[in-house]
Amino acid sequence: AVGGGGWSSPPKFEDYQAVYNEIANRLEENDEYDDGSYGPVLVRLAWHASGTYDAATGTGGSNGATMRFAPESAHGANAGLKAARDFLEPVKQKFPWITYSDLWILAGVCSIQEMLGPKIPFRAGRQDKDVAACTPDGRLPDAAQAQDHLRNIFYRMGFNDQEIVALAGAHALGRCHSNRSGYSGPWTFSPTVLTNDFYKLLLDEKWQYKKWDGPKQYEDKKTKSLMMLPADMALVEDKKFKKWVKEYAADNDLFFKDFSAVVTKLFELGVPFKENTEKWVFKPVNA
Ligand code: DDH
Repeated sequence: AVGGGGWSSPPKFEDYQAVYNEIANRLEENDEYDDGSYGPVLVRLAWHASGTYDAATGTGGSNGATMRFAPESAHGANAGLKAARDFLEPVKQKFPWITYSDLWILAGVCSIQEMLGPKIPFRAGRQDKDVAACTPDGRLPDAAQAQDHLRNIFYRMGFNDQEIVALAGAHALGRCHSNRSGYSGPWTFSPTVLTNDFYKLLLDEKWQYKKWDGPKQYEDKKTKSLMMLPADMALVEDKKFKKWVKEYAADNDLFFKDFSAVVTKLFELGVPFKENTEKWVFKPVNA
């Protein structure tokens, strides 16, 4: 995109693919970080940037990257996401033409694909906003709550029950950190590979309260090494949600298809793309 001394042309697919490759090649640069990949925390950054969207007012969403600023960065739900923003800062320095808002979403897309998930089509065009566009606290879900709360939060963004369950499959990735959310542990045995294991484990394992000083969470009876949040458990306590948990547990292809569609929708909430903006599918590095 950049010619000597200025912009030779607007950035193209190849320019964004170069950003994708840079992120992909760095995901596992630090063995000491969690399970060896920054992928999960980058997915969480993209989700928390997007999940502030309010359909009624058109505020929030990934267009703006307002989590760069306090108060939004200091909202309880965003604890720990500095690790993801800091990881991406050198990428922004190397490719200064990309907006933070596009970069954070591109990093989420890249991480899902590199962790062997489905292709997530990407459209560029998000613009960064200033601190005045920060959303009020309380727009992201509270892990201590159950189905009524989940519906309030996700219906506000414009999602239905099936989409709520499809999105939750992201918890196959990553883990909870006692110094971030207060919760602890991973949901699956392969937290750096996207699978439908979240649903399978939710249905197949026996879950009991974890006995500890921390917030109320569940552990699997067999190994006591996996966890579920109260908000995860609500997906099998509610009949309408459970129907979809069963569908996705039984069919990874269906999960991947629906996950790709719903994540694409999530990442584009409230983004005013220019007409005819192309949908790009990036080529994985870790194929
Ligand atoms: Fe989540 N999530 N999430 N989540 N999430 C946490 C971690 C991760 C909830 C609570 C938590 C989604 C939905 C919900 C990821 C992706 C997605 C943690 C632990 C809590 C708590 C944070 C920490 O301690 O580091 C709740 C509640 C909901 C809900 O009610 C639906 C969705 C929709 C996604 C998505 O990406 C589409 C990922 C990935 C992680 C792991 C992060 C990491 O650092 O590892």
